[in-house]
Order: sequence, then C-alpha cells, then structure tokens
Amino acid sequence: MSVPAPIVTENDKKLLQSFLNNPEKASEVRHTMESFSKLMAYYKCAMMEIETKFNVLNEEFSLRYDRTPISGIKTRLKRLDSIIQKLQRDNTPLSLKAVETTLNDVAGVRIICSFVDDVYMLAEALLSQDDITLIKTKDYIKNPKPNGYRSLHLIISVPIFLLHEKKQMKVEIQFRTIAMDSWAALEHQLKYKKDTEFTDEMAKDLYLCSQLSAELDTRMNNLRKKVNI
Ligand code: 0O2
Repeated sequence: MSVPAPIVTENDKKLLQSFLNNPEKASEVRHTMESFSKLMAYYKCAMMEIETKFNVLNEEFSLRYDRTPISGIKTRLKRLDSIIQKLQRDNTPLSLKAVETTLNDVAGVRIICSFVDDVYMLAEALLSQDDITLIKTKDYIKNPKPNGYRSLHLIISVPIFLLHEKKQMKVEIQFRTIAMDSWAALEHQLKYKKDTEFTDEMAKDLYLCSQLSAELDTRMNNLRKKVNI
C-alpha cells in the first residue's frame, strides 16, 4: 500500500520557518494574502450579481412564455494556480493589479440554454441592461474553434455595491446549449487524460462529434420554431 503524500511537506515547513525568522516578510505575505482574498470575494459578488440577473430573466421568460430558456447555471472562481499559470504564460509580472487588469476570466459564469436561439436572446437581454458594459465578444458558435468547440463568450463588467464604494468587476459569461456543454465537458475529460496520447485520429473523431452536436442543435431549434415555443 502506498503512503499518502503529506499535506505539509518538508519544503512547506522550511518556508514557514523562514517567514517566522523574518517578521517583515511574514507580514508582507499576510497582507498580500488578505488583499487576494478580498479581491476574490469581489469577484464572487460579481458572479452572484450575474447569476441573479439570469435567474430573473429565466423567471420572467417562464411567466410570459411558459418555458424556461435556461437549463442550468454554473459559476466558478479561477484557482490561484491557474491565475499564476495564465499570467506567467503571457509574461505578465505577478501582482494583484495584473490579475484585475489583465485577466478577463477570474469570475466565470456558464449559462446552459435549451436552444441556440435562447443563447442569443439571453445575451441580448443581459447586454441591454444599463449597468452592464460589454468588453469583448467571442462567438465560437458562428465561428467554432478548429477542434469543434462551440460557445458564445462575453466579457462584461458589472458594478458591485460595497459598504462605501461601487466597484466595476469583470466576468466571463459562456453561453452554451445542452449539446455544446456536453461536447465540451466530454472533450475536456478525453483530452486531459494524462497517460494516453490524444492522436490525430481521435481529434478528427471529436471534431465529427461536434458537427453532429451542431446538427442536433439546428434540428432542435427548427423544431422549437415549428412548435412555436
Ligand atoms: P476553465 O477551467 O474553464 O477556466 P482570453 O485571454 O481570455 O481572451 P482564452 O483564455 O484563451 O483567452 O479564452 P477563450 O478562448 O475565450 O477560452 C476560455 C475558456 O473557454 C476556457 O477556460 C474554457 O472554459 C473554454 N474553452 C475554450 N476552448 C475550449 C475547448 O477547446 N474545449 C473546452 N472544453 N473548453 C474550451 P480555461 O481557462 O481554459 O478553463
């Protein structure tokens, strides 16, 4: 039976000891950690604002048309290691300012829609709200990625109202149909399996699956129009 890796490694202990021996450094690290946690809390608030806006839109649509265009909402905050990786990838020096100015996807909201038309209807409804500012659009539905990935991405800015100030926070919103979401989730699982090579043949097959999923979306959307819902 293998011995589980210790939660606190010898290296961690050495690092902690070096901080204890250097109170100035310890206080600097504590201050940075506190500022980081505060920034993450602001991003979380922005995600909550966006999630609420979509719940309201879903509710109103359901009252008017007796169906819900949103089948699910997922939110996620980017993890510290992903934040660091992305900044390093772009050769951006690590700082909290860089996180706020350079990264667009620290706060992520994914809206899973019933039909393709719902994606655009919901995006338009959100963008028509006067506290939402559009920063960037990437339409991977009209222009899918070469691997077949489809989704509509909006980077927006939304205000959060704190005790004594109003702060504009960026949120990445990904709109997908159920079919687009299931393709992306399975592609992620298949591609990130570390011990097997992902061959060109497999990539072709995956691309074919994305085309089938696009065909499914088109047919479902046409049926929706015929049924008139
Ligand atoms: P996670 O775990 O979802 O956070 P940017 O610098 O933001 O303009 P970036 O980051 O390349 O450029 O943005 P892009 O192309 O809009 O894609 C960002 C996110 O879209 C990814 O986040 C994924 O969630 C999703 N995505 C993009 N391409 C693919 C793909 O080919 N397959 C799947 N399954 N998802 C994709 P992260 O940070 O990679 O991951």
